[in-house]
Amino acid sequence: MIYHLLYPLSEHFGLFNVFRYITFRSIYALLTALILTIIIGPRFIHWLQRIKCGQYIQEDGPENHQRKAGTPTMGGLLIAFSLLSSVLLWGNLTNVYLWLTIFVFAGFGCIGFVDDYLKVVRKQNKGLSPRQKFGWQFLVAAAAIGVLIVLPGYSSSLYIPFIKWVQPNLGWFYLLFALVVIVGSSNAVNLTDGLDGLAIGPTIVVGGCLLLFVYVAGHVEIAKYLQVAYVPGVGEVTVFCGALVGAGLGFLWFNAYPAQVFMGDVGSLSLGASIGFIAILCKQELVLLVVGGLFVVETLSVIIQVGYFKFSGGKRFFRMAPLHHHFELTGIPESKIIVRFWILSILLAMLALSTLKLR
Ligand code: 57M
Repeated sequence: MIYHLLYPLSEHFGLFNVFRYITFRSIYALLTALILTIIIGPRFIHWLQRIKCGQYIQEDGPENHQRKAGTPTMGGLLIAFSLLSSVLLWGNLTNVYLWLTIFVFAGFGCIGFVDDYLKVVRKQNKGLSPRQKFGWQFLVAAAAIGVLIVLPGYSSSLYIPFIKWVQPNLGWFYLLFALVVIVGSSNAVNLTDGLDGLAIGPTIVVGGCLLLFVYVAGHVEIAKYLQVAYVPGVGEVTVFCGALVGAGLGFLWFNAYPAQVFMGDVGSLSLGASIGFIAILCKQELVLLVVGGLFVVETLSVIIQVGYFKFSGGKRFFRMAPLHHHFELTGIPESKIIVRFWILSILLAMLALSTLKLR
């Protein structure tokens, strides 16, 4: 909105030329989303409490989680409001990649909202069935990929970190790969969201990393210098990443241990799908495995646990999966597990960013 209102005035007021710059608008998208979330947060949490939108705690979870019963959930609605308001305010609304990213975020957010609503409001503890949940997720992801493949910047080549001279063309297989990246990252963030701030912290780090990657991918000179994929027009998604980081920091203000609010599936599914889709837009799908390594490890821990349980006749590899519950049951305090996950996330982000130079 602001871009369309004020940038044209730069002919008369030179100062307004600043609205042309993605960097400027991304910084203010971050600040706007952060301030909006912190200002609205207390009222929103109070509203969730008033309508009794409290978290039901399953009995089979770690004992110390029982005290969390009733914590307001669906805080992802607050993230969505601040993030989307900020993007609509600071983004160039003629950019197709920005709208595609908004579509993926909102589409997965709607799936999560229905799941949360069934679980929390309608007291149907299981919410949507896995078939319904995955079905709708693949549908939304397929719709976004379906539009992406007809855009001029589309490429089915796979860029491999550290190896510049090999970019295998996956052809039609890339479509299935892209679907798995989006749905996989959505559910990986969802699984990780099991301790206060445990999902939003690494999401902020990944969002910040993708902000740099998508800016570079949209900048012809820098992309050429760093020898990464140049995707004309994708740089505008930097504004979305700024808003995501801002809304995430604002949400962390309330979700930090001890949490006043949980994000719910409405938050975890939308945020996870967005980072997966943005990694596809800037052709950094494999780097996402590095910077989002915590989400990968959490998901692998569940796969190992279930597999080991099946093939060992009922034995458990971990005390409990996902991995954060295993550490909890070994007696490490929740707040220490969370901060250590954040530290590892930042370390992985540094490694991911190094792939820009080390080629
Ligand atoms: C997403 N949801 C949290 C909150 C959050 C197949 C199996 C691995 C599935 C998995 C599962 O159910 N995952 C669902 C994780 C839940 O958080 C809610 O869900 C939203 C995210 N989708 O926003 O609304 C609980 O997590 C805690 N929490 C916090 N702080 C936060 O900021 O403390 C969440 C956010 C909340 C709260 O207690 O209630 C969750 O853990 O369910 N299942 C599991 O993760 C279960 N693991 C398990 O069953 N492991 C088995 C097998 C299947 C691998 C095993 O180890 O043998 C654990 N979760 C529960 N009970 N609820 C452990 C058992």
